[in-house]
Amino acid sequence: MKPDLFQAPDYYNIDDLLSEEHKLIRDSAREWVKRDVSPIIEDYAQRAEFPKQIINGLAEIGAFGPYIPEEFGGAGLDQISYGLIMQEIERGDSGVRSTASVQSSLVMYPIYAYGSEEQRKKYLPKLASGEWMGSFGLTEPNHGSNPGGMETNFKDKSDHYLLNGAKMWISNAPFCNVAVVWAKNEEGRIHGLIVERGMEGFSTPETHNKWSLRASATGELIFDNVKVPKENLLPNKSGLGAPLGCLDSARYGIAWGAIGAAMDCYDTALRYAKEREQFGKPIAQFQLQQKKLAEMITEITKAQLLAWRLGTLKNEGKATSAQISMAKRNNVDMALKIAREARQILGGMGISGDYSIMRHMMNLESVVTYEGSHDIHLLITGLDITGLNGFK
Ligand code: TGC
Ligand code: FAD
Repeated sequence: MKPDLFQAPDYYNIDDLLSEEHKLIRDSAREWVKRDVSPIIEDYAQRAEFPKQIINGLAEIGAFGPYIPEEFGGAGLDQISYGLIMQEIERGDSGVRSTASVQSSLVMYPIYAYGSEEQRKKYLPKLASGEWMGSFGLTEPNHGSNPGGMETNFKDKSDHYLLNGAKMWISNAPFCNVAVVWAKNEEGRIHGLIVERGMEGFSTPETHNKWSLRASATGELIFDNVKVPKENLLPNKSGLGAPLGCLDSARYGIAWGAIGAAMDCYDTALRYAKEREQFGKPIAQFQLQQKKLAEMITEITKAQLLAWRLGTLKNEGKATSAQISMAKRNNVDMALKIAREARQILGGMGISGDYSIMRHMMNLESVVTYEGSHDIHLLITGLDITGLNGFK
């Protein structure tokens, strides 16, 4: 891959809306991505392998539990800082951001928000340092957009729970030490259980043949009569709202992360268009290419403002699930469209691994589907503004 020459676009002086601490956190994540992710990521994506050596670095920049209090090993930061870290990581690769999102918002968050004091003390510091990695099992072979229909279940066997079922499309599954798994009890109520690697009957086969998120490990979680200790049930919240509450936090991070991928595609295309000459002129001088670049920076700027405002609402505890859903949908859609246009600006070079654009584009095809597909998020906004449920 070519050297990382990234220069972040900031057309509306969004930096003026950030505190000195925000900028410091953002810049240290940016430097880390340039130094430790950009030089290796294309190779790992081509080989469809997660670069495990970056786990320590992710922990050091505060990417594991940015907003989890310091007493549990988290970074104790605000929501804008969390967003900025996700933006910078996804500027490098959506798969690396996936690993951080899952660890923070889908594993640490539910243990912090719904777990017992013992669970928080046992798991959170190890997850924050990257000593343990986690995965989040909600999606099943027959239940993706409609997780409420899940079949994974557990029975009360008096001194333990007996867990059966299967989850699929699970990020981090192949190497996770712990999995937060959503399953129904005998009354059909959804609960979260912490399942640890090594429990008999628990396996995590890897999913191969992905054309997207190739630098992220995806797999299944299979439970064949797994005996789960009773103290591993998350005691403080149950029902579908429990996993959906985690998704709110992860979707918020994705709304920021997608901006990073879009910024990288725009920056690469702008530089290339100014350098590449055809018909005796830089292609950046042709109006058709300028239209593409002008629309890209406009959409990135709108997405930055949306994410920043959502972050301030989240800091005040006022952001609604529907507002988060809108930002996830808009910003991922924006990034995917920009990746496709940017690839065209590079002509044939756009498909080469010498540039990051094609990798971003392929990655974003997963991001637009996971954490609620684009259609599901349209329906969430539709329900919010009309009061009428278009899902069922
Ligand atoms: P519905 O009846 O609407 O709601 C059931 C209960 O949940 C509450 N609720 C929420 N609570 C917190 N946050 C939210 N965002 C919530 N949305 C709903 C709701 O109030 C209700 O509570 P209660 O007390 O009345 O029971 O549920 P539904 O079955 O109609 O489904 C609604 C729908 C379709 C929006 C939801 O199921 C959905 O979001 N589906 C998409 C599934 C999804 O996003 N899966 C993601 C899997 S994880 C993943 O993709 C990780 S990728 C990781 C990475 O690599 O980054
Ligand atoms: P389906 O639900 O079958 O949807 C198929 C199509 O139908 C979509 O276009 C959808 O928009 C549309 N559709 C569905 N319902 C409706 C409706 N009511 N109205 C209109 N259209 C509808 N899950 C986890 O639990 N944990 C993870 O870590 C995780 N990581 C993932 C990593 C990757 C790389 C991928 C690809 C997925 C991951 N997922 C994970 C799963 C992801 O959340 C699901 O793929 C997603 O929720 C969609 O579910 P599905 O694939 O079953 O599609």
